[in-house]
Amino acid sequence: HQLANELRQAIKNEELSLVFQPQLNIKANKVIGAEVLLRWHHPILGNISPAEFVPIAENTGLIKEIGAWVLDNACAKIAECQKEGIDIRLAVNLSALQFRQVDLPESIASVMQSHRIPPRLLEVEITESMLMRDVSQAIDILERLKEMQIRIAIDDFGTGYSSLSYLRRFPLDALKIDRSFIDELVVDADDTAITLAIISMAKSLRLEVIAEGVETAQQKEFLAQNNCDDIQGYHFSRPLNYQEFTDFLKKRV
Ligand code: G
Ligand code: G
Ligand code: MN
Ligand code: NA
Repeated sequence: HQLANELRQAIKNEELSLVFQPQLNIKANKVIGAEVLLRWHHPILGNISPAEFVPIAENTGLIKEIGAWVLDNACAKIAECQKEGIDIRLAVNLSALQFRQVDLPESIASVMQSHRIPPRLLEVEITESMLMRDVSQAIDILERLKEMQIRIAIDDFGTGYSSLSYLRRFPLDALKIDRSFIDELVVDADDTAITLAIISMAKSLRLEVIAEGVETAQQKEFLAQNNCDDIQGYHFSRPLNYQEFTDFLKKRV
């Protein structure tokens, strides 16, 4: 694969970068963290979405190197923010292959130590299918991450098929409602019902719940009135480069 070969060079050529999408706690009206999103600027093709290249990176094993790069750079940014007096939590997406590495907790620990950042400022996002593939291995990895006090969120929640009885066996902190349900929230009765069910499920499991892809004031208002804790999406902020992100945070305090 041509793109796979170019992806192999992308780290060395400094074509990868990170952007940061702020997350808002609705009640407190405070930024509670940000999701780290990977970007690839190809010299000829321009920007290529991670939705396109992450699967290639998974299939070729390149995701190990790229995932390590993301973690290292995200932790470096947490440390840089702390130096500027900004205490901000960053959430990193883990790929399926990364999550299956049995030494994942140790490698995260060593990255955190080398940047001297407190574990409470790091969150990992994993999907339901990553949990359900091998439940006992997933529990083992998550428990080790939890012992290290890393925060754990389930991404794209509602699109997989995890059951309530399984979910309570995992040491989770938050559910992220997939943006496909938020898109037509209030307008579509089914999406509205699913969103309310996820919020109620999160509450009964004592998990924090965040809605993704919130684009309108109406969606935010509905979520606020129905006890959703946090929102992420273009309505609050698009993903920002590091300079824009720190400017955004400084303007809010
Ligand atoms: O930011 P964007 O909408 O382009 O992201 C598209 C997809 O790529 C999303 O599913 C997102 O979770 C995933 N993604 C973004 N950044 C990363 C990353 O650093 N690692 C992994 N594994 N996936 C990512
Ligand atoms: O799968 P995951 O949830 O990690 O993907 C996050 C993706 O959603 C990112 O690529 C980000 O660019 C995108 N995104 C973030 N906010 C919005 C939004 O309000 N609307 C839409 N359509 N996409 C969004
Ligand atoms: Mn995500
Ligand atoms: Na998502």
